[in-house]
Amino acid sequence: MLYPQLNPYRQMTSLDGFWDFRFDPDEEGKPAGWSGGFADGRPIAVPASWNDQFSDHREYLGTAWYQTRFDRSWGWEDKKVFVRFASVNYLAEVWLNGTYLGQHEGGHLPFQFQISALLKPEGNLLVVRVDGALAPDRVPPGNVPADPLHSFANSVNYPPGSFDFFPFCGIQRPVLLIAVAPTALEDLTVTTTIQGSTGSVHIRLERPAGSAARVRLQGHGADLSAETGGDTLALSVPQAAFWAPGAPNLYDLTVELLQDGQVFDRYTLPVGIRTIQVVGDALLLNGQPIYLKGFGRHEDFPVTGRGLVEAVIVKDYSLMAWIGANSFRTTHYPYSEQMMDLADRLGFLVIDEIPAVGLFFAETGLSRRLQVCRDYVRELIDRDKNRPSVIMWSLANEPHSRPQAAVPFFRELYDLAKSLDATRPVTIVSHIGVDDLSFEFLDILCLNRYYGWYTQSGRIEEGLPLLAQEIDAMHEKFHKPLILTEFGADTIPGHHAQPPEMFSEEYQAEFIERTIQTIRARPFVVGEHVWNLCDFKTGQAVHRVQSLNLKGVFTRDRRPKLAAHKLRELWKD
Ligand code: GCB
Repeated sequence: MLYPQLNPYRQMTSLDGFWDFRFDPDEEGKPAGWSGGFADGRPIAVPASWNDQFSDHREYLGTAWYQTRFDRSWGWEDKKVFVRFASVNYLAEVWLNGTYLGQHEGGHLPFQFQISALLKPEGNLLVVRVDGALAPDRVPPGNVPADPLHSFANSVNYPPGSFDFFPFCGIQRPVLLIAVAPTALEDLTVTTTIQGSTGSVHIRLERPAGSAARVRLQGHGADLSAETGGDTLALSVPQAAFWAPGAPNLYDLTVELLQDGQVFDRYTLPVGIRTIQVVGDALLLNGQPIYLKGFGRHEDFPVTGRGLVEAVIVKDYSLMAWIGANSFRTTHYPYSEQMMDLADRLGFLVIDEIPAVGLFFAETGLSRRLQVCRDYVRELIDRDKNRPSVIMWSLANEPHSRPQAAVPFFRELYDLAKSLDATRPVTIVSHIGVDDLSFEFLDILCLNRYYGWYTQSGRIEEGLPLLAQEIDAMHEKFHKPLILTEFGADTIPGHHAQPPEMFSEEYQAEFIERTIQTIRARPFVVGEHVWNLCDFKTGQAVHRVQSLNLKGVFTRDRRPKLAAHKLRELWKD
């Protein structure tokens, strides 16, 4: 699916703004025919989560209905028109003018429906039913049956997600109408290779038969073009400006489709020429070892919840640049396309994660969870495959993968990811470590650890040798490079203590610095991602004061704690 763009051949209109909205706790909507329009809606902002927009229903995760009206744009009669949702959490069902268009499961990934045949010139009514319920056979799961093998948070978190962030719901990213030519370009896949100073750009086009394609690559002194009646072609760029953090060189790749010599479609994609490989104990970007410094993060902000706020994205990149980070992981779901665009443009490396957190492997619901994850892998790779910033796919965060059933589960997802994209390493992020048998086939080891916090509480010096011992054992067993993908300490901004104690700014700063010293002494460690960039909203729980996870090195409103200054000293050069 190509991201929409505006040019003389492609149009788009935003449907963002105030929609009508109704909670539907008693499931009245379907029998009462709300899919054809409903009365008594209250205004709601789209995009944004519903939870924090009102003075009621914060924890409501049931069904709710959205509707908006729009007129068809001028000149769209002969176009193929789509309505595109960038993210609706969790399950969306969509109707246009009373006709059912389809459904999509899972927040954080885009979906669209073709609506050309249903469009009226005026007064179109778009209705969306959103089901936000937490269930054991959904991903991420919630309301999970108690079991020592997957007991996290289930009994202590309200709402009862099997994960540590607030389960915000609703239409959380933009809604667009898109109009293209009936035989427009449908998809474009670009991969790059490097030989010496020459870059090669390999292009695959998907389009209905019958048109010729003209391709042009421009930038950094290059202006190359080629034509084909087929589906694949390659361009060779001598003296290429490779893409890397600190040098995020992008070329413009423009594809034009022609019929009888006349252009009828155009699409421009930014392309970064770079390679990524795991070789021995190293992670190589453009053939050179790269070390990841950065964060886990959340799409999270007061009032808007998980809704897209472009200013917060700009702010977070500016804070990450200030502190000297070069990377982040999309914990624990794919981030917005706007966030990813800036990663390409500003030169950040991204571990791109499907929304699979808290997975468990009890028989009940397992095949359904696997099916949902298969869809996520396909949709994520389809969305982000052309991004130079994406250096790795993560198939899950902290799956409860002690049961044997986890191994075939991840083997299948790994093989699927590799079949869709052979160019990037694939991993999972584990809290099981040396006993996580999926690391036998995964390309790189990713570990989350909180020695000195959840265990050895208050005793950083007792925790660190255990961390060292554990990562040494993982390396000895699997012989692969390792990224410490989470480590951190909750910290109340303004709380100070000497000697440092838990929750003080000094404790967090010392915890982070000494963890970094410990892992850097090991050459097989290729990255450190602090948990978290910013404090973020969680469910209500006894260990979450103000319903916040306070492990941010910045507060939720983006003010630095002592640890941010410490990290800047450690990372800036
Ligand atoms: C973890 C999870 C993350 C939590 C974090 C914590 O291991 O991956 O989602 O927020 O620990 O702070 O407990």
